Amino acid sequence: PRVAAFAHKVTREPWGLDGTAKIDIRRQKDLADCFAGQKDTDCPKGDPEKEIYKVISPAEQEQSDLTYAITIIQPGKVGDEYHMTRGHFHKRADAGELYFGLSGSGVILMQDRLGSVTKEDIAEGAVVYIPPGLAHRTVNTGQGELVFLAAYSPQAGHDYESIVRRGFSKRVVERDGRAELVDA
Ligand code: M6P
Ligand code: ZN
Repeated sequence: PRVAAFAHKVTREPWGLDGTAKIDIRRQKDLADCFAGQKDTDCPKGDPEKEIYKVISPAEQEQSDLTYAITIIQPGKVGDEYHMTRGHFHKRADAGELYFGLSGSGVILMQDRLGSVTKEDIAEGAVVYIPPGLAHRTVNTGQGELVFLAAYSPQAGHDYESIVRRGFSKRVVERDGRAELVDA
């Protein structure tokens, strides 16, 4: 075969990968253009250093046609908006993605190029398919960490620019103690 087989082990408490892994931490300051309310109610002064989520991926993956990443979103909000990933389209219009929920609960927002949004629930045990052509953002609406494994092609590519330009047209916010989808 052109590429070697690999087999890794996902570890818990804390969530991680055995062997060599790459860890990317996204803090509130890295997502300054994402959250509507930049005033943080969890932390009165607002903490730009607060970790919102991290992505753990195997160190070497570029050669394979499939790879994966584990995303861990901390519970909490920025203003009334639940912690979420930045979100992206794939650069390749024919590349979808498969999410497997490992722990916690939340929602995946999917948005087409015209700004129309649909959502799917994600929780431990859920399998969610994200079709090609839809931007995806994951939101932690639960009390604990939301952890999921994403399987995708390393050739898919991340298009963040389109999201920076127009954002998602829906937000997930807390209203009367419950998660609600509202117009952005
Ligand atoms: C999932 C996958 C990754 C992605 C990560 C965080 O693990 O979709 O490709 O990088 O979530 O999402 P984002 O890149 O939008 O911050
Ligand atoms: Zn993706």
